[in-house]
Amino acid sequence: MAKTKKVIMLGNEAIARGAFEAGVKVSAAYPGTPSTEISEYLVQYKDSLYCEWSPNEKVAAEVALGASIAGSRAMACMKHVGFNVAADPAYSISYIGVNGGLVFMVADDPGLYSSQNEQDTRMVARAAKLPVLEPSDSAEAKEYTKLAFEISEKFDRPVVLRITTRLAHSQGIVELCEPCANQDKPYVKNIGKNVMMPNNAKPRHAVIEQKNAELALAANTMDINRVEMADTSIGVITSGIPYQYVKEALPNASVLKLGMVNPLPKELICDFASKVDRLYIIEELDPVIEEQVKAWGIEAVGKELFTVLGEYSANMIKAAILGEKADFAQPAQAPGRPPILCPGCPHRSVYHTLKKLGLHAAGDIGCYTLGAVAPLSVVDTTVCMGSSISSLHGMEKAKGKDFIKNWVAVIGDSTFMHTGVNSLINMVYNNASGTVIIMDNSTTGMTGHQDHAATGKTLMGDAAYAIDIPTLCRAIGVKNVISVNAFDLELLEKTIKEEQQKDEVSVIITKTPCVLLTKGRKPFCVVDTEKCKGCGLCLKPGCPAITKQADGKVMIDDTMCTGCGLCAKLCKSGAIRLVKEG
Ligand SMILES: Cc1ncc(C[n+]2csc(CCOP(=O)(O)OP(=O)(O)O)c2C)c(N)n1
Ligand code: SF4
Ligand code: SF4
Repeated sequence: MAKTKKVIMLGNEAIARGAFEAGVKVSAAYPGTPSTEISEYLVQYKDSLYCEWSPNEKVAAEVALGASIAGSRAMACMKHVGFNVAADPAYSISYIGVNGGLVFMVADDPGLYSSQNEQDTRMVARAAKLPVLEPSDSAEAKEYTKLAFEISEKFDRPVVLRITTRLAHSQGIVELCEPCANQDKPYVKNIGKNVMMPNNAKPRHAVIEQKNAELALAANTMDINRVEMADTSIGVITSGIPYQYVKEALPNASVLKLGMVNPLPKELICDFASKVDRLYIIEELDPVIEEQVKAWGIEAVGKELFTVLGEYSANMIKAAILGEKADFAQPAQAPGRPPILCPGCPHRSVYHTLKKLGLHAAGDIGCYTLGAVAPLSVVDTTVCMGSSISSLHGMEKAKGKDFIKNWVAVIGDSTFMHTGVNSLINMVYNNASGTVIIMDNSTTGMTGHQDHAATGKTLMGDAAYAIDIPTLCRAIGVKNVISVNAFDLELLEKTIKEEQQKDEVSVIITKTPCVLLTKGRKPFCVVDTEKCKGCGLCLKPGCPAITKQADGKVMIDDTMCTGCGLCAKLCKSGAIRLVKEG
């Protein structure tokens, strides 16, 4: 295959390129940091492939499976917690295997830069008996993506390509290749393989055990499992991004770099271990490699020395193994700043009202999770996508209707389309009485403004039917469905109070676009210092554009202010006015 040119690419960009070069026909995804950009980069190849935002990761995995069964190369992209949502199909897809190559691209988040937990996808993949490849830089990200499809087809296994935040968002040099020729295969009807009922699944289980054993054997001679023999007093088994840290911290050590972390190349590992004096296993998060190596009776040091928490670094490895203090300057540290809603965010107005009414919110995942943070402090619970509505329902069933008169569930539009709608169906079906607020800002805000099934646009940029959320709620049986502008404070307060009194499910939709979707110079507010009495009412919702001055009066930073008018509505002295239309 003719090499063309070298370019600098982010890890996520390189994976998109790898998928293109591998001849992927279909990619389905649900956004989630740090995996989101893979799909956004894939769009540039839309003349050669189809890519979509699916409403959730389970759907994405099933779309990819359908494409694979039909005979095309396909992938599903998601973050680690999304792989839990996709776990139900993934476990059985593992039994089915593939026709066209099938890859689950899963991005983990050690260090919790943007996630609700720090789980290790390698554990989930092992439990589902799925092979896992783990690249260490952008160049490998592209090459391993292509290799994942080859392994998938050769061994009839769906393959997990596991990356972490550090790789997803780091740049490296990548050599571009021509896309391979059409990889499509014909569809072959095969009930024994594709219909997972007990009589078929039983023999398939035996087949996948056999295929994985063959893969484990082949892993011993795969180029991506590479021994770099040097000083044999220290040997390190590592993979992924920690490989980079090991090379920097221990340049003279012997290293076994694993490109495939499930199944492991036992013979290669045993041989490497026998040639070094002291063996370390360095892997972020869980001791996935370590536990298997130790189970083979090999002596090694791993989590006795290294934490299962967060990201590693070269300094940390140096300190742990050589007892050396960091020998180079620490990068300048930005002061710790608590996360906050943007100035002008419509969620702030809703939370201000809930706080005023003394209500608790069962929360969900999105920008609006920040309603848990002071000074708003309204959100009491946050678990996983869709859980707000179902946990409010559980509270009612545990403590009765009166208990949840002080509660609402809050959920974003994207999260509602993801899994929230199931929970709302459950509330209606099981005669609940709670109030659900869908904070519809017409986008998937938290992950960088992706479209979804209710926005009217696809990932490929085509116009689409925008599912009408109020109509959807009515269709599943919610009788009380009210739409309110998030900044209409009076109507919002009145509506919440009224709906809270009802003994049946109510849905209030606060439909106001995310302020970052507004283009051009925004209007802004100013304070008339003559009129400002320094009462601080306007400060209550915690907008970062307003600050209190030494004289007790407030000031608005017009470079931050978006002119949402929330503070002006709260000021009883009429001291805040909108001065400029955008
Ligand atoms: C299962 C799962 N998939 C993806 C994510 C990443 N994620 C966090 S919040 C969110 C959606 C936020 O959109 P929305 O509900 O519309 O709220 P907004 O951020 O716009 O306020 C996503 C996709 C996740 N946390 N869990
Ligand atoms: S991105 Fe949009 S929804 Fe998220 S905090 Fe900012 S304004 Fe609010
Ligand atoms: S109008 Fe007031 S609340 Fe809205 S962004 Fe400007 S300062 Fe903040």
